[in-house]
Amino acid sequence: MDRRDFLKLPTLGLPLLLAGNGVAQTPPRTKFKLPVVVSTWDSGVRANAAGWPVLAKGGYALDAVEAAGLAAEDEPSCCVGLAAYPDRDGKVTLDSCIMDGRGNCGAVSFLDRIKHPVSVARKVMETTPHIMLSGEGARQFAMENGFPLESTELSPDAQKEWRKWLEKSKYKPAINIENLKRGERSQAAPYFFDDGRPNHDTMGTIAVDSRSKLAGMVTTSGMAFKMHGRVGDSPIIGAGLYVDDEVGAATSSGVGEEVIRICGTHTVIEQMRFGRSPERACLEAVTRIVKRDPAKAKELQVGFVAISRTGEVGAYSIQKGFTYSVTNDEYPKGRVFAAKCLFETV
Ligand code: SD4
Repeated sequence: MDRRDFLKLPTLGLPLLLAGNGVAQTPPRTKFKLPVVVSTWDSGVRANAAGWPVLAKGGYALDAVEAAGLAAEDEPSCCVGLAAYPDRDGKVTLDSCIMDGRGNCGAVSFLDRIKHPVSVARKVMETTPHIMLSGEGARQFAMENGFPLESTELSPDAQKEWRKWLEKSKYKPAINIENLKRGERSQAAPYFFDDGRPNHDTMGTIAVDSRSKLAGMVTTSGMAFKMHGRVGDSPIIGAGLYVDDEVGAATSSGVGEEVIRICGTHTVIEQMRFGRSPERACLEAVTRIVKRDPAKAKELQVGFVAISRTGEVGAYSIQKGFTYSVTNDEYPKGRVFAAKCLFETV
């Protein structure tokens, strides 16, 4: 298949509606008491559960989001960590970034065989003059910093799904894969693995601590069955994540190429800087994606979620089904909210 044909492939399987994982989803609510941690998708409840104790004890937003990332990377899933689905060559490569509200940031991309890319990203931020390390160099840096080198073996689920994928070898990112109900499966990933463990997608987490300081992180294996070497929006500051203590923080999920094109989360934060609410700012970002290519946008999902420095949360997605999880004093066990979307029915 030549490049043009590859790029012409439709970007999505069947979009699916609201989650079936038993977590209540409620319409958007805007203002939350600080400190607060917010993650993408309903599986964000579990990431938040790792970050919330840090905030509840008066800890830093940066530590909270890293803890959330570590939890997501520890959980077997289709789309985060070494147990995730591989690229089309059968290799798992990971992308991650972390940022605080003062412009400190670090990232790793195309990183293999390292279990905790979010912590490597933090090390890049704190100990190097650089922002992003990639591929072999990122792996070497991680090992020099004591991160063990893990096996290249695929997890049994990833192995199974990759083999199945190889039968057709079609690159078709699935919309809202974490919103599939039990028993349903998309082309890319089931919502639950055969043994009942929940699956989840890319994790983006943003938080405001009790000092009103902000931070965020994203961790992912990127789009399943991507080309080897492909890097999405997730490790790119201003695309998958942007944080500014003066304004707020934003993160994204979905087809990363579309987010990179519009510098998605930077767009969201700049809209908020000039007075728009988080929800309105996220709407602006998804609208830019749709305007550029409305036909293509019908076939893909991108969602943004943002928080202001005062705890106002908002989100918007292209397709129905994007959700986000909020955990704070009012919702110590976490609460899932359904984002508004541009296209009601898909
Ligand atoms: C990427 N944005 O690699 C990620 C994938 C993702 O929900 O978020 N999927 O493009």
